[in-house]
Amino acid sequence: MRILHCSDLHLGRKVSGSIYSDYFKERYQDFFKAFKYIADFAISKNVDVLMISGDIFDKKDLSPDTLEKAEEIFKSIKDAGIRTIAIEGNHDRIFDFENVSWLEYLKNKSYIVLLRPSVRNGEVFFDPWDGKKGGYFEIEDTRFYGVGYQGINFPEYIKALSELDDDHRNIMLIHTGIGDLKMPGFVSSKDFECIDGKFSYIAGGHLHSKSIQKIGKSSIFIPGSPEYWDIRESDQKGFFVYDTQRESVEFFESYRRKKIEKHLRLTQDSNLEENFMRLFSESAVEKGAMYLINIEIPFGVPLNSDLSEYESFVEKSGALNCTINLRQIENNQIDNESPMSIQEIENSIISKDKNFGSHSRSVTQAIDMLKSANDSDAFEILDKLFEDLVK
Ligand SMILES: [Mn+2]
Repeated sequence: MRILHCSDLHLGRKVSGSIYSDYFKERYQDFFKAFKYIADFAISKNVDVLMISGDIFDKKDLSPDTLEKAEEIFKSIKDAGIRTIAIEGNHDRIFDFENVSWLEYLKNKSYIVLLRPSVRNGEVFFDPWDGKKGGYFEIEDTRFYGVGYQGINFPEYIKALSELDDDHRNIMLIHTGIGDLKMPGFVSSKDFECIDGKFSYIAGGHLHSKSIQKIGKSSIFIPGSPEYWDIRESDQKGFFVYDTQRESVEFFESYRRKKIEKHLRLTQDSNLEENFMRLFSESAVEKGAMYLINIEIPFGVPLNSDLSEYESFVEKSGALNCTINLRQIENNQIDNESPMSIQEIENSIISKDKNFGSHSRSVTQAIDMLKSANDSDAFEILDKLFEDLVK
């Protein structure tokens, strides 16, 4: 059996900004193109099964257009005789007790097998798929178990799988972050010890960059999101093909929007404009590409420029989008003529943190908002922050 494993498609993702801009319109299409490429690949290579480890959709509320486009691709996969097995991610999740997400709709149309463990009297069960629901699905000698996004309860669900027999090849789909970050949406590698060696393939989702995490005898394969959910994500993105006969796993790059990253390191007395223009003197701006420009500036040096003007210069030269990422770097000789704002100081401290560094902008914004928020808003702010952090 040959199984294609992808994750975090985030169909329907809408970038912020004007809905009439090319950036907004093109990026909306990009996520469908990336999924279409995976579907066409699966069909042309005759794979037997497609696994999606959560976050099929970007939002739990869909626009009709998003559903229509998604359905068209799922239909082509189904018509080719490929079985799709999926779980829910945090972006697909539902908060109420009605238990109806749009994945339920795809399931009812027989586009996907939607796996969900069930809970009875506080205990977790993986029931066989009965055509409508179930915790595992069986094809020949292989069983697929699904654990969608469970927040902090994830370890309880893993524990329920520790009694599995050895008569089958077991595969698991999960949507969770793995690491020692103590926050909702992350589990530690210790939580996987109880199932060590029981699964021949663990299909991970949630993290948007490709990685293969070895935990004991098992490996968790994380393909990443095929498109850039956030421009700061790394370029390691794609999908895996697992061949159960050969016991081989192969990685393939996703088809996605071109991203060009550039770096600029400023010193105390360097001229931003001159240095910035030099970035584009050798190679012109590439039409349709997205640019991420990292500017490093010594701690304490004020930047008396409007960075959005630089961003729009790159966009007017043909780029689909330009994002400037400003980072303060350590400098022992701080000249305190122009004091930094509290936010700049917070940002510069957080940007050095091992866990939160790459999210310093979101964290600083949340801190700033929390300072003036009332209790009910605070929950929303923190919820949004967690979502930014765990994606
Ligand atoms: Mn995601």
